[in-house]
Amino acid sequence: MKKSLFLLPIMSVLALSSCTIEIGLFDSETVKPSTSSEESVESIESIESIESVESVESVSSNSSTNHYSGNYYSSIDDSKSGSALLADLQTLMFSTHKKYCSYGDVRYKFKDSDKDPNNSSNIICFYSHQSMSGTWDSGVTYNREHVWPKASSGGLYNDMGSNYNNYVGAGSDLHHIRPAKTNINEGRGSTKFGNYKPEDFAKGDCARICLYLYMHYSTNVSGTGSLKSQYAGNLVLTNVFTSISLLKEWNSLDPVDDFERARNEYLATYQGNRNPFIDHPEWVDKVI
Ligand SMILES: [Ca+2]
Repeated sequence: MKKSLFLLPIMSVLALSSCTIEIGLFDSETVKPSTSSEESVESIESIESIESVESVESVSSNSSTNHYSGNYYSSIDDSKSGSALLADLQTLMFSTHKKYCSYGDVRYKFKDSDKDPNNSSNIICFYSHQSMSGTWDSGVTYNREHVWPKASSGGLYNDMGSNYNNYVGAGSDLHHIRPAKTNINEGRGSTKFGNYKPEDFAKGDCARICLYLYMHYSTNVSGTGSLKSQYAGNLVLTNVFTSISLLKEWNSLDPVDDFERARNEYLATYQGNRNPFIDHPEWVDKVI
């Protein structure tokens, strides 16, 4: 904690002066086609580069109110609510989401999207907030976690196939894939949130990521877009959360912080689209 206090002024300067600071936090069930290159390793605790990253929390100025002041949502009438607002947001996603990296390239994007603000060589792992080397090590220490697991994604990631590193689609959208320590990722499996409870610092992120995925890709949301027929699945929120009320509760319990906000900014630049529930966490209660 003393370290955190000491670092606070430095981190504040970094946050203000750079657009390259990113933060990333989680991911749990990897759509993980088994391969010898991504494997569980028991010796994770012995890796020197791993350290507790409590200081990440101190970078954050939490707030449940909107911090976004750009014009990305200029087409959105937020006097709407429920399915009407969800549909408009989905249409916005499909019209602005211009770039999908390959699932293989996700391995190398974490160094940008989930960078440790205190050590640019490291990334922050999602469920544990541990800092570890950002150099991909074939899944030994961390791997790619789909926060909404493949098993409950209504077929959304089914086309990843065995040649999954070349896959491009909803299952390689970086907004919902986070680096997670391999043993934690595998421990969660496809357990629903509620039955699986991450640390409090990840709960809001989980809520906003799952609602993002539902809003963007669910066939149950009536937005439009040329890619919708290709990038859609029968996503149902209660297949990933034990209840809608729990998702709302977690959104309030763990407000958006600077790390999450910076990650959204980076991905908006890279992919073209934003997670509306990070920019407007108050919309969570409006749409569901
Ligand atoms: Ca959080």
